[in-house]
Amino acid sequence: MQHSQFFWDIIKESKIEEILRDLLGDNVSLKTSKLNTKAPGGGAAVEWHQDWAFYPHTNDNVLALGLMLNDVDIDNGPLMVIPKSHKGPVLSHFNNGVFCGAIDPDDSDFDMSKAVTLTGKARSMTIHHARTLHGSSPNNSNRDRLVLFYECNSADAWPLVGAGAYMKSTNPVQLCNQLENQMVCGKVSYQPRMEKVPVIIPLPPAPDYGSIFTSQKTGGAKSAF
Ligand SMILES: O=C(O)CCC(=O)C(=O)O
Repeated sequence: MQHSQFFWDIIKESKIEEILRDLLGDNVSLKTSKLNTKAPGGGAAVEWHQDWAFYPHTNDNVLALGLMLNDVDIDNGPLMVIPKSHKGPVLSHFNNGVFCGAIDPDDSDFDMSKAVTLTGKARSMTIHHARTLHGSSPNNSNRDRLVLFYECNSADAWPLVGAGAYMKSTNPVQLCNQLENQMVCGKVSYQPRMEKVPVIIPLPPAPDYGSIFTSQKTGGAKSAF
């Protein structure tokens, strides 16, 4: 919403709002959205990780929704997830003392043989919990892979850190306005719900922490692909 009415309308004028309400309750906030493109002929892998490691909250009513803007199949770098991993541990996302935004594929709590690949026609959607282990291989096809991700949370899940992308303002009036504007449905909550969730602060950062791709690359993440 901060940049484009079009991407906001996709949520508001489709059944997505209803699905988010089902999963997150009546008060749902859109944290951020981003278009993850993978160019034909080698568009980069996203190494295995849990979004939670990037942005822990006071409770884990936090998810990411992926909308496929073109057909995604096994060849153009589909998202892969480990079902039920959101109920397991949050794995280390550190390498040489910096947050590299990816797990070590040799971690004993990671079993890639359990991975499920999420393919679909354009307009298909995926949803994964913030603690779900997921990643995607390079795009080795001759087609793009375009997935629009929306990261959403219950309004009472307050970020502990890593929220710079969507709570930029240090001016309290502007911050309140921004929080209001980012509500998909329901009301802003100023009373965080505190749960006993596993939290490790994702600091110090990788040399280039501008995106997940650069964090993983400059943080020296080990590749699973
Ligand atoms: O683009 C993808 O395939 C995965 C992206 C992702 O997991 C992320 O940006 O957190």
